[in-house]
Amino acid sequence: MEASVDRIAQPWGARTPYARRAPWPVRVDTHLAEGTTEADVQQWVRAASILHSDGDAMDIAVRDGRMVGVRGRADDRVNHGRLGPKDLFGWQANASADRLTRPLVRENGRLVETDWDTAMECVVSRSQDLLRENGPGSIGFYTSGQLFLEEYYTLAVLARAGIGTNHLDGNTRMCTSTAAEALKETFGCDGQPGSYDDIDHADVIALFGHNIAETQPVQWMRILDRLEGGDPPRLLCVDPRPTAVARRAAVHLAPRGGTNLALLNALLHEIIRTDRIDHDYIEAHTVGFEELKKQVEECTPAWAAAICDVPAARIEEAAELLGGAERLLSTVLQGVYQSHQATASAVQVNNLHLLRGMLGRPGAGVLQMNGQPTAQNTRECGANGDLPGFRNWQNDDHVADLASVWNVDPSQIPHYAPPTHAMQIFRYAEQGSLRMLWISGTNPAVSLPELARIRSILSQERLFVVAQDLFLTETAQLADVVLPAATWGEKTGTFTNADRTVHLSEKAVEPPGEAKPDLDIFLDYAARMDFRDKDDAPLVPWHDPESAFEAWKRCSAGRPCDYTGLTYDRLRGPSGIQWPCNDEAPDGTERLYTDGISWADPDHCEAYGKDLETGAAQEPVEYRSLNPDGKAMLKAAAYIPPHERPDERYPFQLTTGRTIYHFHTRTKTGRAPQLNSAAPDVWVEVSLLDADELGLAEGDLTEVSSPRGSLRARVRVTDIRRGLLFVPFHYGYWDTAAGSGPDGRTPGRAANEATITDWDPASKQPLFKTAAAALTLVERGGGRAAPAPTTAASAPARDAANVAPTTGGGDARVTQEVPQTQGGSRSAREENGR
Ligand SMILES: Nc1nc2c(c(=O)[nH]1)N[C@H]1C(S)=C(S)[C@@H](COP(=O)(O)OP(=O)(O)OC[C@H]3O[C@@H](n4cnc5c(=O)[nH]c(N)nc54)[C@H](O)[C@@H]3O)O[C@H]1N2
Ligand SMILES: Nc1nc2c(c(=O)[nH]1)N[C@H]1C(S)=C(S)[C@@H](COP(=O)(O)OP(=O)(O)OC[C@H]3O[C@@H](n4cnc5c(=O)[nH]c(N)nc54)[C@H](O)[C@@H]3O)O[C@H]1N2
Ligand SMILES: [Mo]
Repeated sequence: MEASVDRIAQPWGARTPYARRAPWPVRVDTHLAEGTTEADVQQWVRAASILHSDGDAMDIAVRDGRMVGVRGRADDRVNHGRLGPKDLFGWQANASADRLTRPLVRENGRLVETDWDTAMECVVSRSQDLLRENGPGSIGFYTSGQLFLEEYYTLAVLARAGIGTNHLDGNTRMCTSTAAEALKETFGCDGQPGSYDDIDHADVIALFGHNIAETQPVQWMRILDRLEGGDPPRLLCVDPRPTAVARRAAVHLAPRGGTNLALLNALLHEIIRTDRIDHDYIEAHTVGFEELKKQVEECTPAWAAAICDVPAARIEEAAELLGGAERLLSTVLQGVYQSHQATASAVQVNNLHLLRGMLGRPGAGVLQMNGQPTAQNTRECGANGDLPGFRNWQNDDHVADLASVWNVDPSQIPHYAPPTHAMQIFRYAEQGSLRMLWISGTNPAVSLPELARIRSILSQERLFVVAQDLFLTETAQLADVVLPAATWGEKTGTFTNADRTVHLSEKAVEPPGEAKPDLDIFLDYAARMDFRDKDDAPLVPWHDPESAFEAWKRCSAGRPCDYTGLTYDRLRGPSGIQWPCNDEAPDGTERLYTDGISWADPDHCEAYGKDLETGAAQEPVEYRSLNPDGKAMLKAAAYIPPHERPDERYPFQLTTGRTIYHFHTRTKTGRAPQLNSAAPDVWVEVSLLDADELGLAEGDLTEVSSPRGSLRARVRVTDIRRGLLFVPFHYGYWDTAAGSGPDGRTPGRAANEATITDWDPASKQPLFKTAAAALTLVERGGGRAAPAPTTAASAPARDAANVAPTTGGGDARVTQEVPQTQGGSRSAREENGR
């Protein structure tokens, strides 16, 4: 059965209901450029989506050397053919007329076009001068969660063993460093325990600060399909906004921002008090139960109710739901990771599962989610604050092992201190000890907190900035050298989603002009720098994606993220394989910890843990005495109030985040017409009560200000919790919609003008979700609506003004094909699941 649906108006498309434990039906979503039919497509090229961490498999349609559309892959384990709105329309940005096509260098204050030789020699000579005069610590690299595995691995080798700098991190620090840290704290090692297939089996699904409907829309389709099928799951949603998830939840808790830990401690209190814990599991697989029990002893629902501003009865209902679950699946994302006490809170979700023995079985799992499409690879390849292959920088054997893989002396790999985290790299640049910063695949001039500070750091004369991007972004405009990169669809490589599924994404079309794959740029740099190993052979001997992948496999061998069973050829076969994949698990591994805890052993663990309150690293001996047998660690933490709280001058809490139609700083989605027009400019979500009190209405232009700065946004009155403002962080000071270029800036619309420079002590992830702010009227809206979608969390409150629903028009229609041969009855009903 085939239906055509406006996927801007109905982001989740038609339902294909299925019962618990049944297979999720296939539905193939296809979008082709206007005027193109399937018959016109000359080639379908295998890829996976790059605009979130879901890892949806898709094929790119090519005609006459150009991308003309995309289609979800029916046989893939992740999406069973479905695609979300960003994937359906976002590919159009590749062909945008304003792609960078030649390198740029700064001359007399202006960026001018040049050739690759000149640009690279400029970077190389600066690197060599700095190495000679200031040493390796003067050079830093800030990379992404959106490049490919092969690229991160190459960058990690050249930065750590070539340059010998400890200053290499990814924007994954903003994104999933708390996921990694929480897994290290509990299981001694990174690695996602659960699987998306747990959605098919769970009777309760709990989402902590995770707006899955908008940020992983395909897994939300899966949950919606289960909600419409037999034996549906019940949902717990912990989010202060009325997200689509909240609307479908059996229990919705909308806590005061930054109080996750108090809430979670109360939930654990109730579960222990009612003895709905798995004593055998706790005994066999964990340490720390008595301390945890003591920590939450006083954390009654009434106690948490006062802190979180949620009725105690509601907290009890939530505990009832969690405590009664037979198969509990929990997910955690930015409402926890970017909020106050991030790691301490994320760890309590792990604790919930350990206490209830809900791990390693179908439907019983934790997903400490990733956000970016390739963030998992940044982490495992060591392009963020870890050594490659989840090796422990404090364990000399691990460093020696890595040194032997690279054929270098262990002393050549910096391990005198933890790898420098991104916020600290920017601090070193601010202080002047860091003199060169190479930024690849990220736009910190929009995405880091407190933008006035970031702009001033990046604009310093003494800091040499290299920006490697597709577009002349806000960041690239401040750089000294700009390198034009090829991207998804124009280069080949692999990446791994949030449930460890590895996909190969192949080159479909040529990049524009002289743009080059990031891998080629890094390889060129390594060659020009002439990095050598112990035997004077090239340190980076590989030359293309596949040989880089083979090199990475050797580095991953015997590690938790073991890729040795994978090859490019295998990845061209049945779609989507989960690591570890090796001789013992030739078809990959669906769930970790099916048979006890495997990587927490003191000799094997990736980290010895941290104090959750101060972030102080534990010594190996402490770890050994706490956890000699390598069990899971139940770590307790006490709630402390957020650092910046509302006061008379800044009476609101400010939180920031995402909408379904846009990706981050919109360099891609802002250039796709259907997505851009669905949410063309910034807005601020305000509750009905707050709006009434301030005399504000839908569409009024306001100023949102904090002690750091301010931005202007139109008001959308919603059912958000009282006292909280929400601003999407997608809008930089470039207005792509208005076509304004570097000189046509519209400053003051980026959420990060107002956010705070502060981070979680353990994971070092910045707090984008909790700051104090004021809201004042600038100008009446005069009947116009805020540019905010009506389809999801930014939907207008029922009693607020009438706002026209968000629709996409003709070119937003998408074909959805549900094969008739699948078992069960279904009709492709058109509804958006609200
Ligand atoms: N459409 C879209 N999808 C994306 C992305 C995108 O830019 N756009 N980016 C991808 C990336 S990199 C990431 S990291 C993920 C992020 O995915 P999510 O974490 O789902 O997205 P956010 O909107 O950042 O935050 C989620 C929710 O946290 C809530 N929240 C705020 N403060 C608190 C708090 O103190 N406690 C609790 N419990 N909740 C709070 C917000 O109301 C918000 O609804 O999305 C990925 N997918
Ligand atoms: N206030 C607030 N701030 C936030 C967040 C929040 O919730 N609130 N979330 C944080 C999170 S979770 C994240 S992940 C970050 C995201 O922040 P950023 O990483 O800064 O956001 P993007 O817009 O994805 O930037 C990626 C850049 O890489 C370029 N690019 C894309 N593909 C390629 C490629 O193949 N090669 C190269 N060289 N470049 C490429 C794009 O054009 C773009 O400029 O923002 C963080 N900042
Ligand atoms: Mo992210």
